[in-house]
Amino acid sequence: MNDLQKNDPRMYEAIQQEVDRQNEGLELIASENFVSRAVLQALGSPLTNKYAEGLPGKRYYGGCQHVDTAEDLARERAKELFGCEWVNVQPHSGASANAAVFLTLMKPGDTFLGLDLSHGGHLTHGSPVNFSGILYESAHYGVERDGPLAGRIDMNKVRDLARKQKPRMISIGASAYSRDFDYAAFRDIADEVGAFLWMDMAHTAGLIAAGLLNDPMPHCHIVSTTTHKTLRGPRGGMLLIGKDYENPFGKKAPASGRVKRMSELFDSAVFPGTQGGPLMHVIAAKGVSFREALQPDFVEYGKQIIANAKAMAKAFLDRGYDLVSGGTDNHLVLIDLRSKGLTGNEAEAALQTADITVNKNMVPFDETSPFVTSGMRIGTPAMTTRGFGEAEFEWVVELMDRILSDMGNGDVRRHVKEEVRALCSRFPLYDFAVA
Ligand code: DSN
Repeated sequence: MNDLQKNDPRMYEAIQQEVDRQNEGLELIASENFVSRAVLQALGSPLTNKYAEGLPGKRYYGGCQHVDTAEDLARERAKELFGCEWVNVQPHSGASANAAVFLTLMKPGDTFLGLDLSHGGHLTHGSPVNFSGILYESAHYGVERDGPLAGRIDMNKVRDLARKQKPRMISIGASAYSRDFDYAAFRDIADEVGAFLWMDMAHTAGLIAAGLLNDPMPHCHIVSTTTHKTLRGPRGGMLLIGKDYENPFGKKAPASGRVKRMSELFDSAVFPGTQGGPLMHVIAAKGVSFREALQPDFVEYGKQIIANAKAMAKAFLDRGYDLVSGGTDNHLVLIDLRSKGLTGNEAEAALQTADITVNKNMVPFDETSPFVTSGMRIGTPAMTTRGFGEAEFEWVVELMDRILSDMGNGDVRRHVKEEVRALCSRFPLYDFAVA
């Protein structure tokens, strides 16, 4: 980063300090990860300079022959990774990908079902402050408060809600749900009420690619994702269809008059429907990360993410913490801090003093606001990338518990911070020292 340091020292310093923060702290935010140097190099490449509206071979600009190659590589690799017939790698983010889903399948005012945000859902699944809740009617299913399905979705209740609401679309997917989804059961419900089925697999895409969680592809009409969470690519989004199909709206291609495939409608919804020029440097970086995810060691990585999350869950349970749903099947645990007399806000701030980064999170049936919350979400993907195994995660829980059990104690926080620094130094991450 020599040129950056020379030309813009203030920006260089901000970046270097963030690199130091990533190197020296425990990154436990469930939606974050660390990309490889190869991914960073593609992101920092001159492909950022190129406009390429359209798709490979059908662009609105000249000079696209090389970015066409990059996008085709990314598309082919994504298709292989997820065993799907069609993919669009252009969405700038998960929210952009989801906007294209709504534009294709819904009309303003139509009703859809989604997982309640406070039960682990996502903003773009019908929150009243998001376009999905402003332009469309949303009805939400949630998790159970008690009983054998406590913290989990009761599919009978989803079916009852679908029968009552008669939605045009049902969404699946979550940002704070530690269990897997029954896609076949969701599809059965969608078929019964004549709804489209959409899975937003942003959090779990890497685990699905590795074959470690149920596969939404055979069951859903459309799948969206981000590329930067468990999938460990650059920040971005993507749309996928397991098996392409004729669109039920009867929309025709202008020149030939033939009925368009569903994939063509989704392509149009990305561009020109919701986006302009794709970010070709990000698309190249997506392609690099998909190639990495196709290697056999990515499956081992995914297995370790889950093993680490299970070890972490057990260590918290052993120390008397309440976990929503009592454990985990994936990469995260959601801790209900009410029994410890703490808010998520307090826990997040206290842990940050020792360079342990988590995020406060609503828990199901939370009585507090999203700025306070009663929960804490913790994920294993990032530190697993650094090489942590179960023993390291058990130690991390011990360190976190020392702080959370003695909230006012500055000596404990200082001591834990030293331990965090020592632990991180054993698992090096990035070295961008100026040459
Ligand atoms: N903001 C992401 C998360 O943290 O889960 C979801 O978009």
